Amino acid sequence: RESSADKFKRQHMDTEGPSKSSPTYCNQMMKRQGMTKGSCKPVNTFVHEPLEDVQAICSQGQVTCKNGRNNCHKSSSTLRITDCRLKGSSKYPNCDYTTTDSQKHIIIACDGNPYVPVHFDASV
Ligand code: PAX
Repeated sequence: RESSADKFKRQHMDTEGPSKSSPTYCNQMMKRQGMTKGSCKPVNTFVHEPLEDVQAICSQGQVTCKNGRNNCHKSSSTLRITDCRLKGSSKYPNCDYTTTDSQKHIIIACDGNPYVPVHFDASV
């Protein structure tokens, strides 16, 4: 079964991907990365930076997660990201997303030993 660390990489890492996305980036990537099976995942962020840089966030500033746990970390630098948001008019199985590029700090939850990214909490 897929580990939480591998699930994070599948859902949130696009190292090779563009720093500037095409308007159809999210429709393609959400499908390709398995987030439109059974239902359309409502919100998902892809990070366009090296995996090592994202893993390093687990040793950067600790912050409280949205769920109240204390295993969240905020990146000290801004990262190139793309937010995918399901359109209100989208009807499963035709998952239709808006694609929005930005450069922001990200907050991720880390877990396990080794202590690695497992959940995307927010961008700020
Ligand atoms: P997840 O299911 O929330 O977390 P996601 O991050 O891809 O998936 P498994 O065993 O896989 O079920 N974990 C934690 N989750 C939350 N908070 C803490 N502190 C924590 N520590 C460990 C993946 C796994 O991480 C574990 C959790 O138990 C899971 O274990 O966002 C919903 C989804 O939308 C994404 C992020 C979430 O998907 P929500 O409800 O938290 O706002 N998302 C959201 C995003 O990609 N970009 C965004 O800007 C926002 C707002």
